[in-house]
Amino acid sequence: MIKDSELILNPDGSVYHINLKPENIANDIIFVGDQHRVEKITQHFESIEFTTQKREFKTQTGIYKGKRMTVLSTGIGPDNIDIVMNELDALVNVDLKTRTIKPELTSLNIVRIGTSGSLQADIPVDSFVMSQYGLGLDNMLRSYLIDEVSEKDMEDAFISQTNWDLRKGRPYVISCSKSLEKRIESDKVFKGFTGTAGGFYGPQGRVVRLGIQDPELNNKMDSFNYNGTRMTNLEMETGAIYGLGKLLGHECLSMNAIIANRATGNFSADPYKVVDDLIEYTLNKLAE
Ligand code: R1P
Repeated sequence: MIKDSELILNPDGSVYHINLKPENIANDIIFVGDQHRVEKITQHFESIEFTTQKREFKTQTGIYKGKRMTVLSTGIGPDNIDIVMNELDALVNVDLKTRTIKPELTSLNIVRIGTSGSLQADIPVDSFVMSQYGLGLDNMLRSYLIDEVSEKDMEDAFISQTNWDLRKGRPYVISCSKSLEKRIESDKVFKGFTGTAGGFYGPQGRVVRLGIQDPELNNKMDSFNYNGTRMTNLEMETGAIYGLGKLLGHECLSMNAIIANRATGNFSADPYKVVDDLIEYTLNKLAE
């Protein structure tokens, strides 16, 4: 039996942070970072059956083109992903009344629609990147037993090519869901290797007032190459979603709207449009 302190429920029986009960979620789930992006997605729905919000975790469930879907905002960063993935999994795979793991496990489809910065001059602002791999630079996943799911050869190549200082922790590499990749890919989408940082400024090489441990890191990431796979973009959730998804048995894919290009210094003239375009693209692919 899972103790009350280990899986906390609210007085109404919902899970503690995301404030949801099992009947509130669909099997197809879209993650966004920004809580205001939830309605940008559900405005396309035929109907909405459920809405809730606690802190940055806003959820709506409804029907798009006849298909039940849930949209949930995770807020920013891998620490929030730890909360959202564990609590979502508990909704489908733990009997919340007996507080025991169900004998038959359910696999969710989870697609993130996020914003991101490109690391390559030829992946311009306003383009879409599908993350074939997530590279976690944040350490959150290292609290779990990840040897079975991580791509050690890629990790070693990244560590040696970037001369990564292991005092910052060992980066982890996790692949996306192949079934979702096939459902959502097209020639409109770049495929890539997405870095997930544990912060926005120093951890992504931005210098405002503080010196950083490796000012050359972004240049080294730009030129990273593993058997032809380049690093395409940086954001703050994908590696953590892929890692916990693989460990818990869920299918996960991350779609990135490129709003900045760190190689050229460009920022999108209309970042909301590329996000709206990626929302429409992804929703239509999921509904096919
Ligand atoms: C940083 O500004 C935030 O934007 C990106 C990063 O991953 C981070 O969460 O994604 P979202 O727009 O989905 O939040």
